[in-house]
Amino acid sequence: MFSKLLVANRGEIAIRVIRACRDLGIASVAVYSDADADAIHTRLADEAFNVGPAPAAESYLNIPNIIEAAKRSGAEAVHPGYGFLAENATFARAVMDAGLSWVGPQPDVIEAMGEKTAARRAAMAAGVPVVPGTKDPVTDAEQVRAFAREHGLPLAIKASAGGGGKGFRVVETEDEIEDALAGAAREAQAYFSNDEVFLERYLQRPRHIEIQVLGDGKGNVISFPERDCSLQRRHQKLVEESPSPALTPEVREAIMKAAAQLASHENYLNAGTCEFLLDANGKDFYFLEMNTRLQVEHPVTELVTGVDLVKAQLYIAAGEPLWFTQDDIELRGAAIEVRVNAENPAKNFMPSPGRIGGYREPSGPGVRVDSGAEADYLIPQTYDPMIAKLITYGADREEARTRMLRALDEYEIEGIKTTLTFHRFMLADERFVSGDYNTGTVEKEMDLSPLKDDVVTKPKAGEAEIAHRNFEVEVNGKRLEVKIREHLETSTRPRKPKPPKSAGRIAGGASEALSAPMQGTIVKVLVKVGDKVTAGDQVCVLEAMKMENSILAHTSGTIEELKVEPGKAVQTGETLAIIR
Ligand code: MV4
Repeated sequence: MFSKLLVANRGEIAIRVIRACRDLGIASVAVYSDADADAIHTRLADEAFNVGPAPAAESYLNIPNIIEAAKRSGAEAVHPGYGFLAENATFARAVMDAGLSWVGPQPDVIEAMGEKTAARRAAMAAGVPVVPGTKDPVTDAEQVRAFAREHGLPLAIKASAGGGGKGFRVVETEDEIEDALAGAAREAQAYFSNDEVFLERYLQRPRHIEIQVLGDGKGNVISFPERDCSLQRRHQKLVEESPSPALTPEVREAIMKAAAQLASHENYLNAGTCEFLLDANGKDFYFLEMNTRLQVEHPVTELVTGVDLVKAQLYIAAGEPLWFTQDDIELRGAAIEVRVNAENPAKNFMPSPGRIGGYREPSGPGVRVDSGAEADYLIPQTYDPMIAKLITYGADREEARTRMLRALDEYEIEGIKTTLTFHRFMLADERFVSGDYNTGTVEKEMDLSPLKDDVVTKPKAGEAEIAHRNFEVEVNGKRLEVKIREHLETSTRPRKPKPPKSAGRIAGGASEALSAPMQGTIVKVLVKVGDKVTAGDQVCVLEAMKMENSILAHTSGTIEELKVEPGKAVQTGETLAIIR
């Protein structure tokens, strides 16, 4: 097994991989951007290296910087997580060229599966059913009309290089053909620099079923019971579960076998997922595409099979034999995952980044939280809005569902809007209760108007923001933690009280509450209720660590409430005054 591994990712998935490393006694190396210098994954890893500025293109997608961090750290392997460089064959090759192990499939397989038409051809060659469609790209409307005459309408136009619904168009009537073809090609060109599109018969209200596979690169493959990921919105998954409420044991066996056949045919190495559409008849399934990475929703498979998939990935990458075989894979119980995104479901899932205030995760029987968030966490706008995953397990689906409702109720995230409100609604909806849903349910069948734009609880300021003196410093791009004893620290400070630049701001933020930026004692109050103040006016003086700090109004307005008087001790974040 490796002794040190670099995790080329951030957020909850970086944390997931770091945890697997710790479980296996592998030292972990995080990479972080300037925006993530204080993120959980950065602090949790044994070492961390700065790989660039906040924009992902300059840090988490910066191949030379990540390879350099791996070399400097002495890591022997690289795990890419999902997203970012996980399905980038150039990165996989760069990792291997640097003499490191790549925790993922062969670069050639990543490339082949990235091309939908090549993946379709591979599936056909492996004897796996694909949706009836064109083998070759189509370029003019007459080809589309010919396909419609043969297979009927509706039909789907898809980008050859596609994925994620980009360059995907549905044609319901003949007169839509010209526009749809041009639109799909244009979008394909824009997103993938490749305007090639092909056609498929369009399945109405299918389910999205996917099969986790693991391969050893020698043709030996293990496949897992399915995940049902039909509850999506704009091609973003919201809820995933295993097993699918729609599969009979017979269809499950057939679909698991189909996935294994394709993976064996590709001599598949490491973890991958075969996506299928399941026809509304619940019997016919068709290969859609293969994802050559660990997926967001892998935990539901872990819970219903008891297999640690990240640990399995590391074993495979290290050339160690797995501790289980296909015969050991038994479906037991049911698991549901919901994605907790910083989005407002009441406002069309509008992004809602910002600072989390109070934060409390659910726990108890059958509850797992994979999260990259915590109290006082500032969600960077630059990255994915998914901040956590809540996964529940039960002996059966109903137990997993009621545990999810309980856990959703317990989950407290202050300061931002999240998809938790949607999930409370969805998990209680008759369609979810019965399991009778499909890929169109969220967007076409549900009325989300009862989702109220609920009042956001104002964030409480961080208790420990200033109270403790743990410093993180970066030396030549490597993160170091420095503990500075307070008496040493204060003795080097200037004696003269100097008003902090933004005292009161740290806690107050955009809210009406002016709060204490640090723990201390109020020594002077310069305003009274009813006074008009302008942002920057002195409100009171707070003595902390033998220094007098001017607390300035964070906003202009009237002093509506005054909660302090001289001599009062205050905690970090405590409200001093309400200015409205
Ligand atoms: C389809 C389909 C129906 N018939 N292909 C959407 C994006 C791409 N990943 C595949 N997609 C679909 N392909 C045929 N022949 C319906 C979808 C589809 C879908 C698939 C999975 C999950 C959610 C979806 C939402 C809308 C459409």
